[in-house]
Amino acid sequence: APTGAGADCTHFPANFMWGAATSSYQIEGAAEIDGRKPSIWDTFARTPGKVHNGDTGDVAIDHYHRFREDVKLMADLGVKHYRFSIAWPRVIPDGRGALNAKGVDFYKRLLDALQEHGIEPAVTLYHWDLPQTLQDEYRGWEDRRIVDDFTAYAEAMGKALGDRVPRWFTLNEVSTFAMIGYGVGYPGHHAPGVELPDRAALHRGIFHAVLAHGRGVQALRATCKADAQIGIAENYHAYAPIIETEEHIAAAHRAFALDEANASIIMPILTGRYNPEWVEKMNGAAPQATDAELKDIGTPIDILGFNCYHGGYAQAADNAAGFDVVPTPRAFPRMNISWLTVTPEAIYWGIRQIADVAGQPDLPIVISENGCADAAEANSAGLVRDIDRIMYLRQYLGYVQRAVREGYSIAGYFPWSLADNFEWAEGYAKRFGMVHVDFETQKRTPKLSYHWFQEVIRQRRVV
Ligand code: GBH
Repeated sequence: APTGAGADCTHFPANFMWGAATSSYQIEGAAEIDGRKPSIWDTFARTPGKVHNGDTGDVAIDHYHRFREDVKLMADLGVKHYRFSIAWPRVIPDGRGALNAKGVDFYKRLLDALQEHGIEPAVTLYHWDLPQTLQDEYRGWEDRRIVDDFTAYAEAMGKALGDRVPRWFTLNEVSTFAMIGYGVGYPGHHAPGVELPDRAALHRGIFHAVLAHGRGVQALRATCKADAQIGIAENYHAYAPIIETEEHIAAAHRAFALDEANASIIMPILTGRYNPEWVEKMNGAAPQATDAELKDIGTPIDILGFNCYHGGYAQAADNAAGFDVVPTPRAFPRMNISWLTVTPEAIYWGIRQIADVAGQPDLPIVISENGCADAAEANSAGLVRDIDRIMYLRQYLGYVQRAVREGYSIAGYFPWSLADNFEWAEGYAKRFGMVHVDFETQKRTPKLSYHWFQEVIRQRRVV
């Protein structure tokens, strides 16, 4: 096992990567500064009725101007890794064509600050802020032209920053930006908020995304340091067996393989093919790909980012599929956001399903996101005592540790998020940060979970 070495039953290995994660539109602000043009999220958020309370990322947590303070917070936290994303419309304002030097300079300043504190960057190229120009010109991910434009963007970033960035993720959560950004028969409730006619249209868009990913990997490979680790960050859907027996484990593995998001995104990326059983089940809606396209989609990656928040429970069943996904009971534990059930086993089974179902037992996985919205109040001294977040992270991290102990190829853990930020359609109403942000004054105050995570890192165990 690549990272298990040095781990004992209670401690994480010394080379385990501890990090923090953010994304551009959720933190940067400075929406109209230094030549940045709008993304689909600017347009969406400025459209009345789309985002809670009419909130936008115009200012967000003003990270564009306060990044030094944020890097300092990370250094004090003790993380040696930081996952952030580049805003495509900041560096190539129209999505294709000339680089905006001022936009690129911002990321160089950020890389400098990280380097000063010994923090390694892990850069995501696309965390949902598509240049609006590409949406206007050809409807973004719906059109095949996005593949070439994304590849050119990846190449440009590889050339501009490739000598300084050891880890790259092409796309963040294809399943989310495709399945929530677009709706089949209703408008999606993330940008661009488009209503698609049918599932075939959805799968065409997803196909463009996975092909763009594969070509993007090749473009980065050609322009970055030889030992750069390149991959994707995906919230593929993990399934835990209801009871750990052979038959329920097999059921969970089948649920994983046939899940619509997994079968159309992570499985073709890791195996270079679509599962024929799934294609048949989709009844004409699955994408058609040539052998050459499949080869590009399956371009080998060096690292897999697993964004894990929750998962499903599967049970062996006497039906055609051979399994049932068990519905979540009404009073199942949830965090302070409606979709987030507390299912910590998912993080372990998600790691294991990459090894056992996707057939990639040696692919280094990092948990590129894991976190929750809290409902904690500050005490009289101003400390947000988010023991709800600590409870949640502690449980998930315990299951990560189980995967380490059993020798799975799990190399790092990046909680979402460093600081409270713009939570997409929920605006600023939902707080995912280990650092509290006062959105009026921009004052940052570490929460109790920040101090907890500091201690996890220091002791290399779940504390
Ligand atoms: C991640 O997505 C994102 O990468 C990150 O930017 C975000 O801030 C973080 O999680 C917290 O949400 O529309 O109510 O039907 C997490 C995966 C998948 C969770 C879509 C919310 C929408 C449920 N997301 N899901 S809903």
